[in-house]
Amino acid sequence: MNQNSNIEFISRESLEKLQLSRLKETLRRVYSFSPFYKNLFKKEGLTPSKIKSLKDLPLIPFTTRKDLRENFPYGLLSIPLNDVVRLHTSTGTTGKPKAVFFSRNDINSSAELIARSMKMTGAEKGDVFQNMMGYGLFTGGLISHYGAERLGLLVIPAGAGNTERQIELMFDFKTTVVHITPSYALYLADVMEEKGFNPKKDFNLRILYLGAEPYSEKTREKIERIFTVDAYNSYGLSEMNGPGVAFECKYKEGMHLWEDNFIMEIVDPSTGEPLKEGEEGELVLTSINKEAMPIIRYRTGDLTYIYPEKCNCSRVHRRISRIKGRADDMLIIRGVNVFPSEVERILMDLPEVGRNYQIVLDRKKDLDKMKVRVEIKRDFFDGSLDHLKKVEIKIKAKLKDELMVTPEIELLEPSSLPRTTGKAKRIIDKREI
Ligand code: DLL
Repeated sequence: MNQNSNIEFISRESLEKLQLSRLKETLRRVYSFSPFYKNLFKKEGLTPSKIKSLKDLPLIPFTTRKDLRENFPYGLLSIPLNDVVRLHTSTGTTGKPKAVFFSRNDINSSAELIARSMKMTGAEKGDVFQNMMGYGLFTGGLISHYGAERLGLLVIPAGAGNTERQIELMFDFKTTVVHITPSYALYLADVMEEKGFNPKKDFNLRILYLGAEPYSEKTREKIERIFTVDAYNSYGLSEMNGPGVAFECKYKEGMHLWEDNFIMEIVDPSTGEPLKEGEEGELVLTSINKEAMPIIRYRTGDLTYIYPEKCNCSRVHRRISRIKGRADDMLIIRGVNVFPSEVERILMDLPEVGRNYQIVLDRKKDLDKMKVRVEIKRDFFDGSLDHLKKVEIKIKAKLKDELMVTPEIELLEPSSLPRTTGKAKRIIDKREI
């Protein structure tokens, strides 16, 4: 860890120098090994030597999810298959998954990023880390696992699901740190309460890492209150080798994106034009410290912005904001753009609202309709019908005020919506049927 012990605090100039040398090496690698990049460079009349400074990076076209699918499985592989030691795939819901390959050094550098991220939030030797991210092809489990071991935590490879067993493990081994999806954290709290535990008092939890799906600041606050913990935002994607791409520090104001491993750009999602710091757009990432499958200018689909100010922690790596969602998550309801994350933010700010919600889209007489099904806290749900009606009117008015759409509202009892242990499925789209 020595060489990297101050990489978080080096000067901007040294960081950019490192980025440029790693970028050049990465370009040489993909150009000589990967059939996809060899072709792309040829088509554009480019060679790696044309990229002389970081400013030249936009000369290279974007790589998209479609490119990954069309060149599945080996088109972007940049080392001999013999040197690949692991395969992960993305959690794609449509078509072929995206395959991601790791060399031994890639496993080490991903683990290093997780260890660095966890250390930044105060996790240390002596902590008991229960990893509730799914193990298997999903990167969330194994990559976090290796990172936490590297930092010297006691790792419980619990994976996602089997919630009663999770609670038992947390209780018996006095778990202090957990990596989990925010939706599963809320589910976990439900089951704890159902089983007669008090999530605040009966456990030793102090740090939660929440990631792998979009969620609002209000949901973070809610989770912090339920468990009395510090919850930190954890961001990553399979294509960039999984979690550990960006992570919050103790200030919890945006996530430091590890710029010694990735070059970031923010572009207009519809035109691909570059946007300035502070402007919201699509995150584009170039991996500059990967061997097996580096990706150049990858359109992540994730909407965020770069904080123009330096963080109070004085780390040199710039911060990105909480991910608003994916550009293709945006719903258009009667001409109005709506992000599910905004619906969540508004709902979770209302004291009557419980822990789960779902958005159902339908089409009637050519008009798109949105219904929000929302769990209400027990106290409110058991009140009079008159009172429930008032809650419904309040939620509808709040959504209308802030989003300019008037959805139908369905109030539900606590724990009545389907619960998931991984990434939540919030949108039920019936429009195609
Ligand atoms: O979700 C990797 C990961 C595992 C990240 C554990 C964090 C913790 P994929 O399955 O490929 O990989 O999904 C990546 O999930 O492009 C985002 O759209 C979304 N996502 C990941 N982290 C966050 C987050 C893993 N903190 C996709 N906030 C990404 C919002 C997130 N969205």
